[in-house]
Amino acid sequence: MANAPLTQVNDNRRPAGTRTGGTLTLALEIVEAAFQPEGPHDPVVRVLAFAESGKAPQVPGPLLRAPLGTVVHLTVRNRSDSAIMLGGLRPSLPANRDTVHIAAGARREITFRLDRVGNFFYWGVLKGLTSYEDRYWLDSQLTAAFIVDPADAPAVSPQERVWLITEWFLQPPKTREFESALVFNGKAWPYNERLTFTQGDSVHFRVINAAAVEHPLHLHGFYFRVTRQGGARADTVVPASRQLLQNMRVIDIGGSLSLSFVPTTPGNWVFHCHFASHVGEIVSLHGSTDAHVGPSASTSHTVPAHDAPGGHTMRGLVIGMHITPAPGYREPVVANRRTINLLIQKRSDALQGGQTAYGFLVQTGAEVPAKDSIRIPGPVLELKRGEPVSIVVKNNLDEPSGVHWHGLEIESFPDGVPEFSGIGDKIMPPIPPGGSFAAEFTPPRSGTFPYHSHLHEMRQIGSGMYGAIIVSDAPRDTTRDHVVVAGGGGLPVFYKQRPSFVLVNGSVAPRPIRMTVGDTNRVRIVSIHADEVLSFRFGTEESAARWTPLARDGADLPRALRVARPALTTMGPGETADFTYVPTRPVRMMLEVWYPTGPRIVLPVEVQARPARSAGAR
Ligand SMILES: [Cu+2]
Repeated sequence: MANAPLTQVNDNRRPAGTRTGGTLTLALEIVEAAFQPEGPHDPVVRVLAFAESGKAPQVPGPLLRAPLGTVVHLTVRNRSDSAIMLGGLRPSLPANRDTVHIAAGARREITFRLDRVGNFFYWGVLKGLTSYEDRYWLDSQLTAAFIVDPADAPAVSPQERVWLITEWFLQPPKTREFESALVFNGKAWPYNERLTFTQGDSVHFRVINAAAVEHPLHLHGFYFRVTRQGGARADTVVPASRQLLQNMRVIDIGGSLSLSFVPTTPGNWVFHCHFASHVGEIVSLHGSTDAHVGPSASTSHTVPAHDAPGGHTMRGLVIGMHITPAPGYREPVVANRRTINLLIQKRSDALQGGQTAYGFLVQTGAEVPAKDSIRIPGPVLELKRGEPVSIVVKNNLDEPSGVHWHGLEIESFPDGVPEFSGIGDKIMPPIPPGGSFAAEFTPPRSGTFPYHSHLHEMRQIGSGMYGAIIVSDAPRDTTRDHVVVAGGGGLPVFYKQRPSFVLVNGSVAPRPIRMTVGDTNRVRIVSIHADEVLSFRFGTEESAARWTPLARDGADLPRALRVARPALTTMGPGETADFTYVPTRPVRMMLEVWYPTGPRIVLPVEVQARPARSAGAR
């Protein structure tokens, strides 16, 4: 380790090897290396890494990218003192045949033809393990993107990026503590590549998840379309008629996504994992000491675990983008805005286990609500499409905060990421204790959206700082338009050392909603637990109902997807989904909400007969 070379960041913009005609020749080595997933003063940990022969080791490893039909001549020399098994090089083979074993010190040659278009990754594991999912620390960065382009693909656009997600993870024996670093292309926020595009560009991300955990990915400010989706061994095109507008998408373990978007509004925008723990200190080595960072690690510095440089508290899986204005862009100037006074408050001993609840409250009159009054979820913010609002957020916590209007296509400055949202020198500050911030915007689209804290997300979202925004064209008929907000009720505990709490409409025993036979009901679901992907089922005890999907993430679905289907869905944190349902008989139904290892929360849905006097009146 003492002499191990530091891995270099690979931005995945240049394919490795030499391509002549239809042949790609690539010589790789597996070497012992030192990996520094964060800043220049943060811990360095020991890993195995891929290097192109004669070059420095890289995280992620050298990019294997060539058109369909290319014949790859690959040699791999294992210069480490561990036997390694490689996988992922031939995705068209069954997983158990797609392996190459290389003893310590040995060299292997392998020739194969690229016979499947898609976004893949190749990887190595220590001898005895069977999958990339089995890796923890030493072999965790033996991973590289592997992209097979169509034979007639145009040259790669400068607005394209390939992002590989990896995790370094160490749980020392006999402790419940662990160390983890989650990175996009070898570096965690705020040390990874900062992108600059121009308003109106066509941006294309290929995201590949080589970590043994899924990630709900969220783009601020704009919708994207997923054009390809894949797993470790297959990758398929999403037909245009089935591409929906999304700002959230869960990427599976071993999965990949091609997503396209046009940044239509200038300013600073983030693309990040929406698990609070994956953008928090828990996935950062910042401040760790030798004892924590494990076998043979050398950590040259111990930095107090305060906020990362730049002021923002985020770590881990975040990418930042600066979108420069197109010529002629002017920030909108609006004179008359409706004001909403939104308070952030807390109440001690209000959640399970005696935890403090954090939450929102809307102040309606001149009378100031009690400092410890809150609502979980926060009040539904009813906005009118096209109507300018000023949401004045008053922070009555004793710590800074900031509120994100999730999914709204608004200007960057009010978007709510403290120390980052904004344009040029005009950057949104954290809202200090006792301070306030006026988020001024005009919602351009009708739909269902979450709002939530975007600072100290684990604690603030996890303890209740979330709610629903409904943007509509006309006042809602709340007898047929129902809002279901599923979120947390106390600090989530990473890696499931303790179950997460789930609240539905603020309770583990939520109040029933009522529907009337024959009515077209709209059910708006907001999934905003800080750290769980939630499952939803609507129906009777015996069978799931059939509902019709209407919108996702606040955007109406394409016609091809608006067809009745069984009422079962999973939604990552920050996702919203709207459905319609027309009950045909009086019956007791329920909406159940759960995560895989947690209890089921049941929201009763009582369907009543249409009153006789109105029968036949329509
Ligand atoms: Cu994540």
